Amino acid sequence: MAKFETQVGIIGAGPAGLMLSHLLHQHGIASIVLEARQRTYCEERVRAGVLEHTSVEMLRNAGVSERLEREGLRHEGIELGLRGQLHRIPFVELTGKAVTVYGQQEVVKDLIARRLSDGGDLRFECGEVSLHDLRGSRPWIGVERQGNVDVIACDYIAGCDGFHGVSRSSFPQEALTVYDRTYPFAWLGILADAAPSREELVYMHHERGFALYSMRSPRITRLYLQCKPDEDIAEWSDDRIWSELHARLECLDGWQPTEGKILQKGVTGMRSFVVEPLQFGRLFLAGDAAHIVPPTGAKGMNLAIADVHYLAEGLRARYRENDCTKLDAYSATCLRRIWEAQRFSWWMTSLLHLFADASPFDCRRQMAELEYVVSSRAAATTLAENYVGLPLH
Ligand code: RFL
Ligand code: PHB
Repeated sequence: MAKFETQVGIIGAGPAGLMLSHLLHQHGIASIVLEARQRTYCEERVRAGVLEHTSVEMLRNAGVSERLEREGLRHEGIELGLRGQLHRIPFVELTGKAVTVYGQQEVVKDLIARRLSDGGDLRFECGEVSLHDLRGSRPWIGVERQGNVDVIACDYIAGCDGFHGVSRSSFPQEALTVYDRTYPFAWLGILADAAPSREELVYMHHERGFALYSMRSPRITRLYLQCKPDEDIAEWSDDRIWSELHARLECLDGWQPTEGKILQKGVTGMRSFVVEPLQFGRLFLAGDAAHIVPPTGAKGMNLAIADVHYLAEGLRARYRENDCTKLDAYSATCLRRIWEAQRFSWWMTSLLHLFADASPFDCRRQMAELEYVVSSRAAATTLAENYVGLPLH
């Protein structure tokens, strides 16, 4: 058994854990990051792709935006498709702000490289992690290593270990309220070696189901199809995927997605999930450990970054000025933004997907709402200001 000491023990090296460790370092606060997976797994896992204006500003202020500003694709709007016609929502015109398409794994790569060059303590391939004495003044983390358990004594623990991590389940059950909703569909996502043939993302409403046209770089396209929640990816040959993408995305003006070799494919479930509060004793949850949004609003990674911004501010005030006000307010502060993002993600999801149990009335109401969003400046502004990211409180 080995014993280690640090100020903040961080579980998970996703965007939340890495960004927190970096921000704390900038505030002169030490941390150790414990990650179950290999470094390459963290750096290669294809997930989110859209950074809000607010997230880009946070990364810039934290001095980790150099490659993002060079390689990220600035998007000044998105397109909403209905009845085969595309309607642009011009973000910059409506809000003065844009979003940036930059893969989550690129953010993770940048943060890992920066933590390591700053001498950060990142421990990959950790064995089982357990959390102890959360209500005391010196909580500790047990980390299994080759049959032994290392002990990491901390002042605080940040649970940034995603939806399936151990942190949330370390709360006593009665200390948490869970808000949960699953949707009766999932997304089949592919990454294709094809140059994007449109400049902006296309969110397409279609009678065969929703489809999303996105991208990662000037050479790589990212596409999604609404599918069954229990869809078997083995039943989707590359040909079948492309033919379904064509059926849903082709527009009356003749536009269609360009095909290319499928580099990766997978099915992602859709759910809305929040736990309250985000704090128990000296344990704080951040990112997917505390909340999940359906990806239609592109909010997941952005919320994770906002959470750790507030957590780092709270810890800074606590260490610098011995002022716990912000730290004590962490959960309530985050939850305001989390619920704003939940509402928006739920709304985008219900606006664009095909619901198998929808009545003819529901279908006409959904179409009327889409028509309203693409024809009213006020409605489009509501979408735009949420998509680019509401200001921090
Ligand atoms: P992560 O990224 O899941 O990282 C958690 C890390 O913790 C590790 N871990 C453990 N480590 C040690 N001990 C344990 N017991 C552990 N258990 C787990 C894991 O290995 C992992 O490395 O959580 P984090 O940091 O909170 O980040 C959240 C984001 O990953 C997530 O919200 C987004 O990917 C969601 N998301 C999107 N978000 C956006 O903002 N914009 C998007 O465009 C967007 N698109 C998406 C998405 C998520 C998707 N999927 C696959 C769920 C599109 C998709 C398809
Ligand atoms: C993506 O590029 O992966 C992506 C973009 C927008 C979304 C969800 C995912 O709403």
